[in-house]
Amino acid sequence: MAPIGETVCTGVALLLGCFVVQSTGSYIGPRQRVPDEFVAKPQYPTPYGGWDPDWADSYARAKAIVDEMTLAEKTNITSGTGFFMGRCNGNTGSALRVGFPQLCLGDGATGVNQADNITAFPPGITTGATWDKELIYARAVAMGKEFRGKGVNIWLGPSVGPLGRKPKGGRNWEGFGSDPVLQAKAGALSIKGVQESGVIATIKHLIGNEQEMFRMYNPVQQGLSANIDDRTLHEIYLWPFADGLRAGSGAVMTAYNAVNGSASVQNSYLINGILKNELGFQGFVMSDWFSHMPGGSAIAGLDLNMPGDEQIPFFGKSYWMYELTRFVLNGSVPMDRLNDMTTRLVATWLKFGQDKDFPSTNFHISTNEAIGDYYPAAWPFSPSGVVNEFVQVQNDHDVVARQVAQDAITMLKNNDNLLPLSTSRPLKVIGSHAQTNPDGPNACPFRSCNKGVLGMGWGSGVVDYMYIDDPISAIRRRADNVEYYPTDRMPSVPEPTGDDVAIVFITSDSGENSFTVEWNHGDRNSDGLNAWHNGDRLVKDASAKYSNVIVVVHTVGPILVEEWINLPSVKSVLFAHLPGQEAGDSLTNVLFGDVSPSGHLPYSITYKESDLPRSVTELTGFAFGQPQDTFSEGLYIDYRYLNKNGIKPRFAFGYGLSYTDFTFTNATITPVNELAATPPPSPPRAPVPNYAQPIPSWEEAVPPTNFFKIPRYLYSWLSESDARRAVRSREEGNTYPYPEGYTAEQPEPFPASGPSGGNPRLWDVMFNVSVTVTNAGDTHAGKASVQVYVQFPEGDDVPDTPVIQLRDFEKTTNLEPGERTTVTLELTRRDLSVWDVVTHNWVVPAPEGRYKIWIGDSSDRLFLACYTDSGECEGGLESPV
Ligand SMILES: *[C@@H]1O[C@H](CO)[C@@H](O)[C@H](O)[C@H]1NC(C)=O
Ligand SMILES: *[C@@H]1O[C@H](CO)[C@@H](O)[C@H](O)[C@H]1NC(C)=O
Ligand SMILES: *[C@@H]1O[C@H](CO)[C@@H](O)[C@H](O)[C@H]1NC(C)=O
Ligand SMILES: *[C@@H]1O[C@H](CO)[C@@H](O)[C@H](O)[C@H]1NC(C)=O
Ligand SMILES: *[C@@H]1O[C@H](CO)[C@@H](O)[C@H](O)[C@H]1NC(C)=O
Ligand SMILES: CC(=O)N[C@H]1CO[C@H](CO)[C@@H](O)[C@@H]1O
Repeated sequence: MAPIGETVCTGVALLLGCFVVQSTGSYIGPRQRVPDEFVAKPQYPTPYGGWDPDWADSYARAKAIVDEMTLAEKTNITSGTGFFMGRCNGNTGSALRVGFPQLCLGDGATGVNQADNITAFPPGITTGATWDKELIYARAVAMGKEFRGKGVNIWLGPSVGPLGRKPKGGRNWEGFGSDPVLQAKAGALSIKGVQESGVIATIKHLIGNEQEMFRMYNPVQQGLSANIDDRTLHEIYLWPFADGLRAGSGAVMTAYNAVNGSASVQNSYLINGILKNELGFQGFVMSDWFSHMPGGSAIAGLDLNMPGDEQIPFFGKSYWMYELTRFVLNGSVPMDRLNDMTTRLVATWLKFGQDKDFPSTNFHISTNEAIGDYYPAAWPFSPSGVVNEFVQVQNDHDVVARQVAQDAITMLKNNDNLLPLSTSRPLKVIGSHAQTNPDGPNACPFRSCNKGVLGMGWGSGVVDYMYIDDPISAIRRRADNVEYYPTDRMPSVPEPTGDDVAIVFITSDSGENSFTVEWNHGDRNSDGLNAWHNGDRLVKDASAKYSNVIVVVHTVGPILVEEWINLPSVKSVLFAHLPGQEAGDSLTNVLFGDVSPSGHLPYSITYKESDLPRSVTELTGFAFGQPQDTFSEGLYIDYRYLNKNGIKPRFAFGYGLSYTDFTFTNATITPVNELAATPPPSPPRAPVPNYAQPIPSWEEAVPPTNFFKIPRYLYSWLSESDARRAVRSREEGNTYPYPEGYTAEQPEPFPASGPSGGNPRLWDVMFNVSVTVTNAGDTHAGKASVQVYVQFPEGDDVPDTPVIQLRDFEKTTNLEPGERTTVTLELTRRDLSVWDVVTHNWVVPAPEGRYKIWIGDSSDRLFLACYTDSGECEGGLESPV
């Protein structure tokens, strides 16, 4: 979500300006031209929900409830009641007469947003850097318990889009890394873990929101258009959504931007076509905050309007609620669509068991006081009372939060084995970012400053810290001789002895476009890929003084390290990503050798920015009309681009060192299922409920007499005269100007269609690959990362495909010196397929061909390979890239 008004409205004064524009101005001009080859095809109508046999029971029960609802009850629960019109980031209306309560929707990427007594978990990018499925899942289980404990029905996460296409993109840190498979597996495990508590997950943002600036439609400008071809969409950006739906995500959130020129919130091809037909989505689709627009969203497949308001909140105006009631009464939105959207919502609520014993919301996003306004946006007319009950949900979740922060720490360099340190070593800690923000850890709203420890980026994905275990406190707890210089300019220091070690802390921050931090409008447009606050200078100055320097980097994504990486004094480099609240011990456990570092990079670090193509390094800028962000690099982002063009990175995707060495031996490959060119058909569909119904009488659309309305609160009722007028309009034969291509006839399934994620046969395991990992060192225990990449066969039938692509990964347990373990990884049908743009299906381009399955611990350290045709494996190879 986005706190109100952006790009053109950054300050309070500007915000007022926006309101004026909004109240007088018209909205979106005619659709701008997108490049000729990109087309937003009309796709109507919305496929009904309920045909996944796993959902049939919930749908049947939901249908019985929806059948009891009046028109105004249906349009009440499919929309929010307004921003700050309730306790949560979003609050739906209710239909209490039939037992359906208001639902609470809550951000975000690091835990329960704007709440108390919660854990500040490490965000997605840190979680991705662990490459540890069990840990990813364990974090999600803990997060799910916190959302449930606070009474949040719907978690607004995980974020797998942005995927990390643009290194400077502002919200990449909320997701898991610049690769579809890393995002997919981490996203799916996060959904599974959170949903186990009965909390509904929301996979987001669909799709193509790869930068912050100009992402959003506002009264004076259109949001940018992400122009994505069909194959790239499927093989890169949609891939994690498919896995997320297969894992059972109950909700999906659309993105702010347009795709192929059509706004995501009402892009019928995306929602009706890709999401609800091809990916067989059974849950509900919501708009992102303030991205809704008047017109065709209902027939384009949107099910829930969040947070209810028009693009500018607080005026008591909505595009749905009473307006959707009008749309239905005047015959524009068909009853079967309204019944489908309502049933999707109720069915999801039932499927997650939220009809039984779900805790009621016990905190309020607007205040930390016990007493406050229930509906702050109704000020000064809001009733007030107890809004915060201070329910403690942290339990022992600091343990998993610390484990994630620790196991994400990625060692990129360690000359002379400077690390691990002995606790008696004289340490000079330099940099303001080793300490808690002296103004307090939550001094800046939505963490919209880079001061003190950088535990998370900024924007709606953050939480308030209950505490931060900061690095300097943790270092002081462990080491005997520590001098701290809380400054980002090299201080004057006593003449170093040869034994002295300098630990230099540097950062790079980014966040959501709703805030500008040191001229960075969300994306890293101003500081670029260099460390903030003259971090490069600080490292160089420290290196000139000390001969043993350790650089600790807290960062949202890749930074350029060339100014100092090869300096002889810079002996060790640790990327600690964004650690959340547990920044201290997680780091000292690595610094002092309690554990070996075991994180690996979830993106590549290039020598220079221009090693990647301009389409990903440049941020799409201002344009009159609609800014165009054309994904011209296609499949070739991050390592896929570097490998194709023979460009060596400074540190490759997947790279990370340990205090010990691992050997990978005895690879095997086992065929599990037979590979054919096309997948077997999807299983038969369950029959869907009958959603048809005559348009109800206007009497179902008007409030009971003497109902007391909260000012500016969004209700689904029309006045009697409006309701009668809407009916009259229909009876006079006025019709809605349906978009070209509109039809009421339910569509045939798309070729790749299947329930909840697409054809389930795409996930059939084709091959198992296993490898023996040995801790070959004799001093330190450690965890190894095992990564499997596929190289497609050569041949005329095989379209141009990246040299290698990640397909699966595992982390070993902590192996003692000499200890070994065997790890098994899986390759599915989809892993060996490409998206065929002619048949609109996944095809295995060469079923008999020689797929080379590479095994290693980094995308550029792959020394074993197995062959699908011969079933043989060999070691001692040269890495393919
Ligand atoms: C965007 O346009 C391309 C080229 O016509 C097409 O292949 C793709 O399916 C379109 N995507 C969407 C979401 O409309
Ligand atoms: C809509 O929801 C609000 C908030 O729960 C409630 O006050 C109102 O009565 C509901 N309207 C209908 C038609 O049930
Ligand atoms: C029906 O109501 C909607 C919402 O107010 C309006 O946009 C549309 O023009 C109306 N259509 C007819 C035929 O009255
Ligand atoms: C690898 O396999 C060979 C033959 O089966 C066996 O002798 C050897 O011990 C294995 N090595 C490891 C490290 O597992
Ligand atoms: C493939 O590996 C999985 C574990 O990842 C295992 O459950 C399954 O039995 C294996 N199948 C074969 C045929 O080896
Ligand atoms: C146990 C605990 O952390 N309780 C805190 C809950 O939140 C309130 C208000 O912020 C604090 O005062 C409590 O200490």
